[in-house]
Formats: sequence, C-alpha cells, structure tokens
Amino acid sequence: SSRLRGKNVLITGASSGIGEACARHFAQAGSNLLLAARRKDRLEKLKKDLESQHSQIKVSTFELDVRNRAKVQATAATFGDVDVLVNNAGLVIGLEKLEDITEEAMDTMIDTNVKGLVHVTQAVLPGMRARDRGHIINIGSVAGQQAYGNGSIYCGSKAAVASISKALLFETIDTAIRISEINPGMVETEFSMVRFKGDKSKADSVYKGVHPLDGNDIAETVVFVAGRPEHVNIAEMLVFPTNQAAATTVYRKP
Ligand code: NDP
Ligand code: 8X3
Repeated sequence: SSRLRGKNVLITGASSGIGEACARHFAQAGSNLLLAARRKDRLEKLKKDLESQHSQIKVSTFELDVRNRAKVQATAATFGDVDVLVNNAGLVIGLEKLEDITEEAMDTMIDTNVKGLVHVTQAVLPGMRARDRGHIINIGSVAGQQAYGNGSIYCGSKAAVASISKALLFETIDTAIRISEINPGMVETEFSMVRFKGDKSKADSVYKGVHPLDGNDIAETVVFVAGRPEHVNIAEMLVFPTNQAAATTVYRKP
C-alpha cells in the first residue's frame, strides 16, 4: 500500500524468519527500516540486499538483545520517529513437561517474549503518544490462545503477549495509535531449530507432511494490517496453514 511509503518501521528479530520476511515486504512497500536483532552480521547482509533492490529506502541496523532494558532504551534514543513497531523477536526453548523446564530456558523465554516486548514498547510508545500517531504490531501465537502439553512456559509467554496487546488497546483508546496482534499457527522458520537446539531432524519432523506457512505468508498479513487507513485497526488475526485447525492439530498427508 502506498500508505507505507516513507514510513519508519522498526522490526525486532529481523535477522531470520518472520522478521526478515517483514523487512523484505515493508521494503517493497517503500518503508524505511530499523532492523534489530542480536546477529548483526545477518542484519548487515539483509541491509545490503534491501538497499540494492530498493534505492529510495533507508535501512538502519541495530545489534540489540531485547532482554537488555537499558540497551533497548539507549538504542531507541537513536531511532528517530517510529511509525510502525513490529514486536516480533521471540523464541521457544525445548518441549518439556513443566517440572523438567530449566530455570535458564524459562528465563530466556519470558525475558525475550514478554519482558523484551515490553522493553521495546516502553522505549517507543511515549514518542508515538507525543506525536499522536503510530502502530504497534505484536507477533503472538496460536499457542497464546490454546495451551498445549510440554509448552507451558512458551504458551504462557504468548498468552501474556495477548493480554498486553489487549490492555494497550484500552491505554491508547483516546489516541490515534493502533495496537494489533497477529497470531500465527505453524510457520517454517528457524523457530524449531532454536526449540530443539539445532537438531535438524527433530525440527524437520515438525513440518513433515504439512504445507506450513512461511515467513512471507505472515509478512504479507503484517504489511496488510499496517497498510490499512488510519481509522482502521485490525486488532487481532489468527493465521493458520490450511491443514491446521488448532495449536497442535494439523493434518499430515500420509
Ligand atoms: P526465527 O527463529 O526464525 O526468528 C526469531 C527472531 O527473533 C530472530 O531474528 C532472532 O534474532 C530474534 N531474537 C531472538 N531472541 C532475541 C533477543 N533476545 N533479542 C533480539 N532478537 C531476538 O523464528 P520465527 O521467525 O518463527 O519467530 C518470530 C516470532 O514469531 C516469535 O515471536 C515466535 O514466537 C513467533 N511465532 C512463530 C511461529 C512459528 O511457527 N514459527 C508461530 C507463531 C508465532 P537473533 O537470534 O539474531 O537475536
Ligand atoms: C509457535 C507455534 O507450534 O509452538 O508459536 O504452537 S507452536
């Protein structure tokens, strides 16, 4: 949509998967990009790629761990006006019963998916409020709506994202700021490689026999949501592959 041309879009977790695909799709729409993730080398490569394909846009990269609140605040001070924030950085560690989840795995998920999203939002929302414009798009998950066994902390972290998104709708009701939550089902990214600590056969088995979504499928919905007229807010969206009906119910071709 031409509405996104020249807009400044901040994407967290832009080094891979959904976030990287969002960067490509917003670039296509003519937006300037602020790309954040821990793996700066990947962001630099992406920036080169995007700038060679789209001469009119500006791309900035930020090595940023969203868990580090002070670093998020300091980095955000250099962002300039953010028109659209895509809170996408997130991860899952393991697939275990609650009593077997390590403190480290629990902290990593909650610190990234919940506290990290809050850190970035706290750094960006005051500016949006002062300008009375802006759009925050949170990447939740079907897992935040339907808990599944061996997913307690991840599902809980995404349920928190849903609650935070809904609370923000109230807190910005008297402003022009939009808050949207996009909840993907199964998307083939590096998500399962991270979940299973690089075990490729375990990661591949998640997608066996299904045609999952890919990052582009979610990026298209994110750009669509961001591109609506200013008086339109798509508050919530659930996006499944065609052969998925619930968090853990997918049809696999035999
Ligand atoms: P990927 O693993 O491909 O991408 C995750 C991104 O998050 C990476 O760019 C990673 O960058 C970034 N990230 C992780 N930890 C941090 C951190 N501490 N600080 C900054 N960035 C961080 O997975 P997806 O693209 O699938 O995941 C994106 C979002 O989508 C997540 O929030 C996930 O929960 C959600 N989601 C995914 C689904 C799926 O099936 N794949 C389904 C529903 C929701 P780096 O490592 O460089 O920091
Ligand atoms: C990720 C999707 O498979 O863990 O949010 O429910 S899943």
